Amino acid sequence: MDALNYPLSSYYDFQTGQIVPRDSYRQIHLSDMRGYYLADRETLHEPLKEDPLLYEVYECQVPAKPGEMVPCSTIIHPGSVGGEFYMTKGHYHSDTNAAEIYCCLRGHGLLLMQHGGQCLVETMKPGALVYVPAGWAHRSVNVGSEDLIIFAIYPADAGHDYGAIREKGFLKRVLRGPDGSPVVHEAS
Ligand code: M6P
Ligand code: ZN
Repeated sequence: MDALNYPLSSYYDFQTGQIVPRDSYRQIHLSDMRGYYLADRETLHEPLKEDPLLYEVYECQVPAKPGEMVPCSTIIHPGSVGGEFYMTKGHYHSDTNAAEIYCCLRGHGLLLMQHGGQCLVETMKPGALVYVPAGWAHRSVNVGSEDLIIFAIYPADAGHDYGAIREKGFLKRVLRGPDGSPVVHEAS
């Protein structure tokens, strides 16, 4: 029998957002985000003075085939780059029929969702459950002072398509206002 066809069980630490054992884990530093931040666009080719860890992603490994689902955890640390809050890269699914479910466990954030010239913003606070419909790009932004922890589930064969967002960004950007609170700007 296919070994991957057995039930999997892991431990999800709601405090830290870590999934144990660690099947698949990646760290995204500022150097991995060149071109994504407004400020970074001007200094794209200059060496970075520091390279902070912006977010971490834990994924349970399942077969990437139709019908399978990936449980995953994203931990976005607090902070900002040139006044723009730490955020995920954001992506469309390669399979435009693939939706995703997001649930916020800790922290305070915003979820940007974009499709066909429309960009919607949902508040992410503990208990917020958001359905990201098929065809909508999605990006999480930490606007709080502690880690933002989000649990998500998506179809294993969805695929991540970063190209359009990397080139054009989202239609909205989340910047720190004068009093430190988030202000959503229309991207220029
Ligand atoms: C969520 C899911 C993952 C995604 C992660 C980080 O956990 O949507 O599929 O990889 O956020 O987002 P990104 O890949 O856009 O950096
Ligand atoms: Zn996704």
